[in-house]
Amino acid sequence: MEKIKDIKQLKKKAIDIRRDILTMLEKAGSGHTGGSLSIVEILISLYYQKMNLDCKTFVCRERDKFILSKGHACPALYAVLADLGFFKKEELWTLRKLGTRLQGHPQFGLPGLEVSSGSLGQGLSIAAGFALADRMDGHKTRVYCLMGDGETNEGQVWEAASTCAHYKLDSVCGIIDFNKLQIDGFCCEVKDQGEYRKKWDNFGWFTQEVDGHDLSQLSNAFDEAEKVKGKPQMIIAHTVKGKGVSFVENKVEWHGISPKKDELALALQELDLAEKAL
Ligand SMILES: Cc1ncc(C[n+]2csc(CCOP(=O)(O)OP(=O)(O)O)c2C)c(N)n1
Ligand SMILES: [Mg+2]
Repeated sequence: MEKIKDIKQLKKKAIDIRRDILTMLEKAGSGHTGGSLSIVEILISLYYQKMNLDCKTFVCRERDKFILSKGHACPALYAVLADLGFFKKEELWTLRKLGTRLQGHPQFGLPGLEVSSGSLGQGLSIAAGFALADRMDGHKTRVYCLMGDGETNEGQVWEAASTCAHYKLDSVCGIIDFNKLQIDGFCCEVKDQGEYRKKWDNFGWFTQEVDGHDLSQLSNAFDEAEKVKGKPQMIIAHTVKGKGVSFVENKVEWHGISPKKDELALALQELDLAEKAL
């Protein structure tokens, strides 16, 4: 697949993906709005700029891999996969309906999806496994794993962090959607994680911090990460939960609900204005 270099085109893509996320969620009548909107630029940077992965070559294992460890944010991933042609866009409107391939949490079997996820804390362990397997097979691939900041309260994340460092898995690149909120409040109030960047450094990772909505910063960070030898890399991406819709941004109550019809209309108006301002 041709990668997109033009930042304006990528920003337009981010607006279109946000439109799809909100429309999907409104039709479903339930789902996770805030955490889907916060990861849009991270997905755009990976899928349209960085990863060696597309719908034609997906069946081949010698390619990059992406794990959405914070599985509840799958509407964002579904919108990207549909846009890339893994399945028809109309299927997006079946989100969370009985029998759909687009479950409320990702279920293995959907084209373009690497693994099932949703039980938080497991993605980085899977990434370690993929990276070890690809190393044994002599494949020069990268494995990307996107986690939530609240998710990293899970002990399994740190077990996997040690594993990746111990085996010098330099093909593993983690990304934290650092939106400072989780299911029922601010991460620092639910369970403070202290000096977060230092923790990753001390676990033996090459760590960077970026604005997770800035496509240039994300792209540079992914390029820098790829140059690192002998260490896994972590990108702490500072984001805004609910990014792009004023009345959703930074609102904990928008964690696990979907927009109503009138809210969708307002949100789409805001996105139209954002597009005009590009
Ligand atoms: C093992 C496990 N425990 C609890 C949950 C319920 N849960 C779903 S989302 C969420 C909050 C996650 O916070 P964060 O990782 O910051 O993601 P964000 O809400 O910012 O998208 C929780 C606790 C879960 N899905 N899995
Ligand atoms: Mg969070």
